[in-house]
Amino acid sequence: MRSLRTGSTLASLLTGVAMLGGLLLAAPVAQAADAPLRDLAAAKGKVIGTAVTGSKLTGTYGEIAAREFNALTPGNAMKWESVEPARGSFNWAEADRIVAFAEANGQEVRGHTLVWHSQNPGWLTNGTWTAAQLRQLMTDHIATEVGRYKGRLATWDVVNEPFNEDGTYRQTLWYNGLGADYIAQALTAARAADPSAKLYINDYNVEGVNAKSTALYNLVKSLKERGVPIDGVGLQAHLILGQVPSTLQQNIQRFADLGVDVAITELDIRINLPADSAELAQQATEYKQVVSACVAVARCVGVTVWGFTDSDSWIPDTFPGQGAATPYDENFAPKPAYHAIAEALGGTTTPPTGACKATYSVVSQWNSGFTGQVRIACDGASLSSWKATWAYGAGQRISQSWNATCTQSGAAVSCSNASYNGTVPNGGSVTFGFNASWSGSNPVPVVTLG
Ligand code: 9MR
Repeated sequence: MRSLRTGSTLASLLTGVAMLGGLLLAAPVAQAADAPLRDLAAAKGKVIGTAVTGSKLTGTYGEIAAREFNALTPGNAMKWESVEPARGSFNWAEADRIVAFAEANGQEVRGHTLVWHSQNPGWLTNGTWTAAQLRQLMTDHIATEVGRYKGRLATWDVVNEPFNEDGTYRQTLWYNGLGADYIAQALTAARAADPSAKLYINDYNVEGVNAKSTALYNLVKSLKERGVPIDGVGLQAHLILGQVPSTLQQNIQRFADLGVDVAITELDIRINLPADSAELAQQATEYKQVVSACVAVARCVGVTVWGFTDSDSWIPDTFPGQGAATPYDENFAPKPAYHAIAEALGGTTTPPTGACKATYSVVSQWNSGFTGQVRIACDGASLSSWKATWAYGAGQRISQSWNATCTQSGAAVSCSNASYNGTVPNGGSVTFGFNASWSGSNPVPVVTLG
C-alpha cells in the first residue's frame, strides 16, 4: 500500500493487510475536462439524445442523462402497449415522468412511437376490426397521445418500421387493414393534434443506400408531392461492429435534398462479448463516423443513442452474446465511443492525460464485508476540492468512511473531500477509506472524479 494517508487507527487496522491482486482500476477525469456532449452539440446546432427508461432517472443514471444529452426519447414508455394496456385505460406515469425530467433539464423530447406493428396492446392486436374501425382507433390514439403533450414535444416518430428489407411494405395490422395510405392518415392526424411537432417516419437498415432506404425515399418524395405533412426521416442505426454503411452520408444527403430533416434516432454498435480494447477502439471510430456524417449535413438535426449505458441496452436480451453497444459501460464509465462522439461534435480529440486519477482498491475482504480505499493522485493537474462517484454493481453497501464524506443512494456512491483534504497538488495524492458489505460478488467499480 503506497502513500496511505489515513489516520493512525486506519493505518494500524490495515497494517499487514495485503492489497488484493487485480483489483486496481484508474479512471481519468474525463468529464471534468471535456465539455458535456450537449454543450458541444448545441454549439453545432445539433441534437445529441439518448433513449431512457423513466424509472431509472435518478442517481448517476439521471445525472448523466441530464448532463450529457439535450434530448430524450422514451425507450418504451410512449408505446401503445405502455400507455393503453387495456382499452380506454391509460397509464401515462412513465411518459409524464420523462417529459417532466426533460423540461426540468432543458431537453427536447422525441415522442416514440405512434403507429407500429410491435409493442401494441393485446386488445388491439387480437381484435377484429373493420377498416373504418381500425382507422378510427389509429387516429383516436394519435389524437389522444399527441394531444396530451401538445406543444411540449419537439418531434414524433409517427410511423415506425413500415418497410421490409426488400423495400416492399411490411404486412402489419395497419397495412393489411388500411393499405399503404395508413401512413399519410397517421401523419395528417398527428399534424392536427400538434401542429408544432416535427413528424417523422423512422426505420432500421435504412442508413445506407439500399432497397429499403430507397423505398423510404420514394415514399417521402410522394408524400411531399401530395402535401402530406412529413418533416423528417429517422435512421435508427442499430449497427454491428465493422458494418457502418459506406453510403451513410450520401444517404442522409439524398433525404435532405428532398426537403426533409434527417435524424439518427437509435444509434448503437454491438460487439461480440467480451469486447476487447481493440474492438472498443474500433467502435469509437465507427461512432465518430456516424456522428460526423450527421454533422456534415446541415439538415441532419442530430443523433440519439439507444441507451447511453450498457446496463440499459436492449442488445444483450435480443442478441445473446452481443453487447457493449453504447457509449458508457455498465458502471457508467465513459468508453472510447463517448470520447469519439465528443470529438465528432468538435470536442477535444483525446481524453485528457495530464490529470487527476482515482484508483479504487479493495484492501481487505472477509465473508460479508470489506475495506476499500480510493487514492486520488494528480499529475499535470491539481484539485482544490473533489468528489469521487461510482456505482456498485452487486449490491455492496458502505457502512462507514474516513477522510471523506460518503453517501450512498441505491447503487450510487458519492464521496466528497473532508474539510482538511480537498487540495490535491500537482504531483500529490489523497486517500480515503471505507468499510462496506458485500455478498455474492464484489466487483470493482470505475470511479469518476468530478
Ligand atoms: O429498446 C426497446 C426494448 O426495450 C424493447 O424490448 C424492444 C421491443 O421491440 O423495443 C426496443 O426499442 C426498439 C424501438 O422502439 C424501435 N426500433 C428498434 C428498437 C430495438 O428493438
